Amino acid sequence: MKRRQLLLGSAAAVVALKAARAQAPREIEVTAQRFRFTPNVIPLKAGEPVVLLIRSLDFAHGFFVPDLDLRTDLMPGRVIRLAITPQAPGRLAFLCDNFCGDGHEGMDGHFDVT
Ligand SMILES: [Cu+2]
Repeated sequence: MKRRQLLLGSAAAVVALKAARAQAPREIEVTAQRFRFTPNVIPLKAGEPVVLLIRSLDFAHGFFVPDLDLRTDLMPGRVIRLAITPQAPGRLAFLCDNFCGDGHEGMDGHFDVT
């Protein structure tokens, strides 16, 4: 009897773990490198929470999303986790806002929210 309860308990734990995984936000890896973000077009769904895992491969870049009033520094060797949930379809620009050399002005991209 005791063993059966244990088994039932672990089955419930597995179900709980699966539910937690199903609810965990989708993670999207982004890299920054003179003078581009990869990917530089990121499709998102309105209302879907995602976590960006952003890393710089070479320099202290910035990551700025003006429409969401969101920014972070990107330092080589560190991974920045940035949670976002776009609220409406449209195009959300992002750009490097830390001068990183000739070509910095074109270091940008956008979220394509549908
Ligand atoms: Cu830059």
